[in-house]
Amino acid sequence: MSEAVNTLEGWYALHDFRSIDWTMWTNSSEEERNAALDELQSLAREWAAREENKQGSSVMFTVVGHKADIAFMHLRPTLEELDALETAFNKTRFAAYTMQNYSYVSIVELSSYISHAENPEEDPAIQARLKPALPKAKNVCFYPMNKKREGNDNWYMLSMEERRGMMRSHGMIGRGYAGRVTQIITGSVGLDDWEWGVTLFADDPVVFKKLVYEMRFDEASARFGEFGTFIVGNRLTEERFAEYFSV
Ligand code: 76R
Repeated sequence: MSEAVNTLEGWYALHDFRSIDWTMWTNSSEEERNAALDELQSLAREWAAREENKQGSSVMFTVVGHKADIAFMHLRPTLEELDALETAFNKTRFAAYTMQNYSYVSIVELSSYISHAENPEEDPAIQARLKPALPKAKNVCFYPMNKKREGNDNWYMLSMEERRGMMRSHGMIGRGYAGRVTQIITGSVGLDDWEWGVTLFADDPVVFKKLVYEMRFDEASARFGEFGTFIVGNRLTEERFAEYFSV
């Protein structure tokens, strides 16, 4: 049996993708729409307060294309808190205008292929990566992925040394994008349908294309990467909020 890599787990993650029933929205009264938006904004203020207190992090973004209209990425210390948050959202008047098209449950993960933390509990840099404040970048890209388990291309039957070599090469490509993109890798084995969720944040969406494309030529992705659906969007900032929902 090959040696499993050690992983560190941080906050739980929920990616929540919603479509909006715009017909129902535009047909409802201004009073009703304002009441719905007030509830959404008061939840958003609650989420921001959690983030201030280092008890989680949330971002809201609008999605381009048919896969959703708006999406949330939430991080919380426990799965129970994520469940409570999702349920609280579902009970708002605003949620009545939405359909949950897709969601993804995972947990922030750091592997030890490249660097080992001696004492992760006491290491502030590691803790900051396990319990991150989500970047406030303009654009977000999410997709789930697996490492292949097929014939000779079985990631899980490679030796630790082979996997470490490939992850090193993977990390080197990633590092070339330092300052332009932030990746958050969330592990989802045993939690959702794929093995990882990849969430990328950038201020220029073409960087998503360039990074993912370059990685396709690297063995870890070229030979072993299997990808689910890609979802891309724009962060829904305070400034965009009124305009986005205006009728
Ligand atoms: O310790 C580190 O975080 C640095 C090394 C590193 C690891 C261990 C790293 C760096 N990644 C790691 C693990 Mn990554 N990553 C992806 C994708 O589209 C594709 O082809 C793959 C999707 C992208 C775009 C990306 C970006 N990474 C992982 C894992 C877990 C693998 C395992 O355990 O088997 C996955 C699934 C994965 C996938 N990676 C980086 C990036 C970027 C931009 C970096 C550099 C980060 C930095 O140095 O700041």
